[in-house]
Amino acid sequence: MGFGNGSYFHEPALPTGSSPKAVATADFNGDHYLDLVVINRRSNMAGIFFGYGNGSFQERKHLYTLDGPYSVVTADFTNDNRIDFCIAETEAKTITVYLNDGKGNFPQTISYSTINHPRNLAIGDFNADNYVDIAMTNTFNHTMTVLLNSGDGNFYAEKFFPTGHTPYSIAVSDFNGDSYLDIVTANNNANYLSLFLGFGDGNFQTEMKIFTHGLLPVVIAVDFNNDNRIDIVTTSRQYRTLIIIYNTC
Ligand SMILES: [Ca+2]
Ligand SMILES: [Ca+2]
Ligand SMILES: [Ca+2]
Ligand SMILES: [Ca+2]
Repeated sequence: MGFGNGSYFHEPALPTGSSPKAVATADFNGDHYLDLVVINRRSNMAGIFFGYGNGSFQERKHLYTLDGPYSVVTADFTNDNRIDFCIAETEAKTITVYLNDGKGNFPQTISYSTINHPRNLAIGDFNADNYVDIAMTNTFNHTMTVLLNSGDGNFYAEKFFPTGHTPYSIAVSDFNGDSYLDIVTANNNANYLSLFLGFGDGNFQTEMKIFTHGLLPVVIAVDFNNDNRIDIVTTSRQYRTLIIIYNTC
């Protein structure tokens, strides 16, 4: 890709294995250089690439996952200052936390059996206990789940919230400025996003519908116009458009 000014992206290609589905970044081995975790849906593998800080990466490390890894998020789930990662394994109906030993090894995993087939993950401390919690979409059940972290990388019982039809993507931010984290899902077979306002204690209001131009697979939350209100970007599969919804709250 060119910028028209003579500069180009350099594109080192890193072999990942079969059907790479998602990627996330963090510094796993504590050398202050960002590393990558890539998950391979068909081969049920996660690959770790250690960064050298100059754009090149060290040979990957392979880790097995349960069946059907679909999405991955990085966070310190155990508050030991070592960045862990969590994978949603759609076919296995699990989410698995890979606990980092501080050197970028993940000798211990904790798998949590979910009631539905989890798809996409998002993180946030929804009950303000300083432990990172999980929110996820259950695509085939048209629900969103909140899982509160018990502090050791395991989770308390699932809390379900109905969404629009076929929720795919999920994002977390404080959309109404009350300092409590909220959750939004993009619904792949609906013409609205589902917004869940948080109470700050791990509970959420039922969905508020944000109507837009139909069939919405993707959502991200970011302040685009620097007014300190978090806006929403989504895409319409039906109309082939990118949609920015400015927050006037
Ligand atoms: Ca690193
Ligand atoms: Ca940790
Ligand atoms: Ca928490
Ligand atoms: Ca809020």
